[in-house]
Amino acid sequence: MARPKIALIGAGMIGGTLAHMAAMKELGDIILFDIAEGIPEGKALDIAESGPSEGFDVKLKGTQDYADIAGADVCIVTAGVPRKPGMSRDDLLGINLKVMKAVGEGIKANAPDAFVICITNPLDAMVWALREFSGLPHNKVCGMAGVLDSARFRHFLAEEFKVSMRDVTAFVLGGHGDTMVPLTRYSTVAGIPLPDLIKMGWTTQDRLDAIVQRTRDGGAEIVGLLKSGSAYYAPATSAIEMAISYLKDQKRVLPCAAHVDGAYGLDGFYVGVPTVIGAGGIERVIDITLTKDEQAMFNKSVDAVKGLVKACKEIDSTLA
Ligand code: A3D
Repeated sequence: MARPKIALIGAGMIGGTLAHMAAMKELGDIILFDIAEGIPEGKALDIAESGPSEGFDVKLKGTQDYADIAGADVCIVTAGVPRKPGMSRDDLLGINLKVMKAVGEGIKANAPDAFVICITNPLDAMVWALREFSGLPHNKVCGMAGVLDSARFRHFLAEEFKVSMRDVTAFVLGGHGDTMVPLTRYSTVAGIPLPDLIKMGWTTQDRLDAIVQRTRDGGAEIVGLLKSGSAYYAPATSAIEMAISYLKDQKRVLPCAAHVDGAYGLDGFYVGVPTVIGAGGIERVIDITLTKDEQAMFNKSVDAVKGLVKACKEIDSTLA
């Protein structure tokens, strides 16, 4: 059987990390696409040359030609520009929307059967636009954000409780980062919900609130430290987790920006929700009943995304 084909659109910091991880895990043959000549070719060759020491057998190719992504099983999109200190994700909208148009058309023409994971910011609006430009079925186009937001939350919680990150689960909803809605009552240590852990004296509400805020600001914290770009190791790892669930039909329950039609009172809208990812792409959106406070936070998050989608339609009349 032929190896799966993984197309990485954008060969910058996240794209290069994705290629390295996908090769090390032997997920399939890898195409690195970027408009910057030499960058995808150089990264593909560099990673291929790590193969003999690491012992992986996959092919890597860098390209500026969309024809090379033909027949890709998975496309992970990081093309565009990242934030600089002081910028919000939303400041990237105008420039990255144009990039999504080119990428969406490239995928439509060459890899219409792929499972597409968008990472480009502002995430929830860009995944919507990418779906519109590509015309792929909604269940085959999603965005990576919730896995990263919940991983950050789990990391901070594990540090707070001094337990293994593996035993901490987190449940997040809503848009990426600033408008993320953490469901603390569904976030646990080995099944014990966070509100119970407060009662047990493991932490306090104030400390938990500070952890939630640090999670929401997780991207900005890294931008502030790096000064010349944004996070890339954890974002790449999160997208790889989603790609593996699709390629191996694992049916993992993962939060991601998915097309929600019916659940959460939404009719056809991209926002962060818990989903099941398997061979059918986004196979299910898990709809839970929210408390009044959670619903209010979720609505705020949805409104923020709606504002960005409206701005996209104003910039590009073909989206209206
Ligand atoms: P960076 O290292 O700048 O890589 C982006 C690459 O895209 C560059 O190599 C560009 O040459 C390339 N590019 C630009 N335009 C095109 C085009 N039209 N076609 C193909 N390639 C193009 O950025 P990065 O890898 O650090 O980040 C990529 C994106 O991910 C940014 O928009 C970030 O804001 C975003 N990001 C999202 C998250 C989420 O959790 C959602 C986290 C971190 C970064």
